[in-house]
Amino acid sequence: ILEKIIWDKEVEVLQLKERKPLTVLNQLIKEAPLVRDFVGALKASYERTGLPALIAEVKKASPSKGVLRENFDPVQIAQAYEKYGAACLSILTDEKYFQGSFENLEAVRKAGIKCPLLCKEFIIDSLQIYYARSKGADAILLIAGVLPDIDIKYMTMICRELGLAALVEVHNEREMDRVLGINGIQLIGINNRGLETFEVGISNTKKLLEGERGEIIRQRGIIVVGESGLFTPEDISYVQDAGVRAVLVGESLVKQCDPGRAISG
Ligand code: IGP
Repeated sequence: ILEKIIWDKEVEVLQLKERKPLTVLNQLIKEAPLVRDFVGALKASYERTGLPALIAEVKKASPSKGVLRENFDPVQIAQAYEKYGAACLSILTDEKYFQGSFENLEAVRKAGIKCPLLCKEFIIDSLQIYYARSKGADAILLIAGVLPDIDIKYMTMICRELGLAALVEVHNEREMDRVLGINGIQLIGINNRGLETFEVGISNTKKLLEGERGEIIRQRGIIVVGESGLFTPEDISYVQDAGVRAVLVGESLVKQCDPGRAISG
């Protein structure tokens, strides 16, 4: 499936290059709203509450679970998340597999939501980063499982230039070690769901933060985000004990009739 997604992205990127070359995107970025501090918002929330900061995900569907929510209004869901204390929001922009869109990202940004926004996209080309910025993103996702080190380095550099935060996602020890070998990474996401198999296990977070790896992460002040498969308060304390300072939650929130209220529970 991941291979299929990436293949579709290659086509999307070619279309983007035609429709919105870099010169056009740079102009749009000049007119775009200012970038907000994604990492700062996570830190502030963690310090205020002593609990992992919440990145609440605006997610209509997923390839593994299908449609998660029928009456799906991205702006309404984002407002509910913000009202109930999410530190940041994640907006899926992939259309084919997650039924998201860049229009959703832009709409949430224009609705005056103060939470910084993560553009949840499969990024394989730096042009997509400029595009995300032009649509109002404050942070982007870089998936170590699909990007070679050199791309991660180059793309995090572009993020720094644009003022965006980069959440670098890993799934196993090998990817974690690769990412720890790159300088200047501030945010690492541990995905508990394998993008190949869809198997979820939150013990993955613990495994990747044990021993020397956890030590390096603490020394460098890297914020670790626990991603996917988190449903209960027990799940949250489990990953917090493992060393996580923020969590990314989609399914268990969007499935509630009041996705915001689910946060306070
Ligand atoms: C949210 P969940 O199980 O709470 O809905 O997971 C988020 O972690 C998941 O959507 C995700 C994702 C990704 C989606 C994590 N990494 C990469 C698309 C691409």
